[in-house]
Amino acid sequence: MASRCEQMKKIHGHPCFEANNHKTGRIHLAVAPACNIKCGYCTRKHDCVNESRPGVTSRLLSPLEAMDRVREVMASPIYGSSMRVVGIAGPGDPLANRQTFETFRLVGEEFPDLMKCMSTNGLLLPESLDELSHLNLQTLTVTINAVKPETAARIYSHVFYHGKRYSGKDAAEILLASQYEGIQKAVKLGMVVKVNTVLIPGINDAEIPEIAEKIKDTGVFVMNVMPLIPQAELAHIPAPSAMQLKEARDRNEQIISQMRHCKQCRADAVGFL
Ligand code: CLF
Ligand code: SF4
Repeated sequence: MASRCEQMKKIHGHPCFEANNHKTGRIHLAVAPACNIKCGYCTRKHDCVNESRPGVTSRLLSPLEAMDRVREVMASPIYGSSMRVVGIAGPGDPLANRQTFETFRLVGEEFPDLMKCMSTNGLLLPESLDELSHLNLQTLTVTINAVKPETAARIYSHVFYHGKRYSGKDAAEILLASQYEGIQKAVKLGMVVKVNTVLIPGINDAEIPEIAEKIKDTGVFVMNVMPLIPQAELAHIPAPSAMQLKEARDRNEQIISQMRHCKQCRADAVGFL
């Protein structure tokens, strides 16, 4: 496992992994429409809420259109010289879409100096990591909302896994096993990993420190606790207050570094944080 110091060198210039970095930017490529799970707080009318602001729908791009977008941004006087990261974060789950891999391949060929970053629900992570590592994915985010399958079963209604639909505790067990196995393997492969956790009052708030402990043991670099936006099946749960969110992050900070500057970007965001 890379030391903290080595990890910090790897993420130098990454605006999400470095706190207080407002000088270097990231571009998101919205090439991944399909999703393979159902989070209770997702309507699927919008971008993946695991790492974006609900209520926005990004314009979908093909891998070739995405490359045109990267060229345009890299040539722009505002962003060009400050752009460091190309991220794929939806609008569905990047790993449920072959376009993600093709896009990273094309980016790597033409812009080898751009850092490649991805955000996923983790279901297909263990089986995708060798390919992602080969494509030189350097930073990875996985959204993990539980430790116990009983808790996860209250958050996710179903998963589609290897051609079969699972629901309830079966779905939860498959998803959690993939997520924790995936982050462990990603760290071993040298990727710098962030975990996003959606704070869902009354469902996973008490379990968040356990998630923090568990991911710390696997070598995750930083954790990003995000507030629930009540909608879909979880529309009846009140959003956490700013104080609840701060308390959760402060408590976790004793266990693992906390990100506090997330902008809950769109799947087609571009620019600085
Ligand atoms: Fe994008 Fe995510 Fe990579 Fe950043 S966003 S895939 S790690 S390059 Fe950043 Fe945006 Fe927050 Fe994400 S501010 S939503 S944490
Ligand atoms: Fe929605 Fe993202 Fe969850 Fe898929 S992973 S159901 S797109 S929030």
